[in-house]
Amino acid sequence: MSDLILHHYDFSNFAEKARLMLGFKGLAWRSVEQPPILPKPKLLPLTGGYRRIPILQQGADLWCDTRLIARELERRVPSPTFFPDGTRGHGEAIAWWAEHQFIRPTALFVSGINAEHMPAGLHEDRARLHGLPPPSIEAVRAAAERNRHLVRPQIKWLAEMLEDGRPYLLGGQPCIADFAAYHVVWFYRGRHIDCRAEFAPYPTILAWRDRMAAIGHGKRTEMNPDEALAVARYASPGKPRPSQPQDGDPRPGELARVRPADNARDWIEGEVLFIDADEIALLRRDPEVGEVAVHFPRLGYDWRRQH
Ligand SMILES: N[C@@H](CCC(=O)N[C@@H](CS)C(=O)NCC(=O)O)C(=O)O
Repeated sequence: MSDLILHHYDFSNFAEKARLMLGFKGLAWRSVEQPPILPKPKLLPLTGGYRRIPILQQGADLWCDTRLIARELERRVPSPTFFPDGTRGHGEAIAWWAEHQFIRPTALFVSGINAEHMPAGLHEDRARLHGLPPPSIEAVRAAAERNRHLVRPQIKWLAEMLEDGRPYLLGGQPCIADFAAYHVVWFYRGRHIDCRAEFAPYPTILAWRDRMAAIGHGKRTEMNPDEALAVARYASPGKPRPSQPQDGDPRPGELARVRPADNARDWIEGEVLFIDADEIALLRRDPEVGEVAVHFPRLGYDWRRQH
């Protein structure tokens, strides 16, 4: 039985990226379904307030954000790689574009077209997550039209990346850029109303999308959320690698707080367990799950010393 646990929900596009990355690495994993909106009583005791999906768990360690999950999976299974030699910088930069500039108008477009078909409370929850007031259904629908015109030129960029007939965005094998762009494209299938007609002018995107989908999700087995809490409770965080703090960074043992820089900006507090240029991990104690280590990437996150 695998000890990798993925906290996710089916219609989450970032979770689709994680599922496909697990598949690419040929991994078996336990699937814990979490709610798409707050409250998340079976998730927040683990993360100390980080609410976004997906989260990878192993024992009493939790890895937040697919950027860090990719690195963690790469560490466990280096081949096939997400970061082939020679294209790593290109891959990371395309992933950063896809997961910021391409996803946001895509989410507003697809969710807006599906305005009436989203789970109750979702539009309000997502507006709050971005620091906005609750929108009317008409406003959500109107945002769909405005954003349709922002996604179209970006879809064309994808087609242009593929126009020389290459099977994947940066060559002959999938890399991190493909996983990051794929989950955005995957989201167009919509919840009820399909938005995939946007890709119809671009057969190369459709063929690439099908190649990516064929990677599959690895071996998924369902797990009850209470079981995942118990796994954390009965485990201790793994021994961290040696830290390499950058200039000005907090040192292991110092108290700090971390939060996402873009949305869902709730602080998570703890004692620095590990820190280097790419990752910061906080050790926290929770009455429900005991001592856990919550790992965040550096890029896309803010930190402060906790006084
Ligand atoms: N940068 C994060 C973004 C994760 C993200 O925004 N996930 C969405 C779901 S696709 C989310 O958590 N939305 C709010 C929620 O589910 O509570 C990552 O790569 O994991």
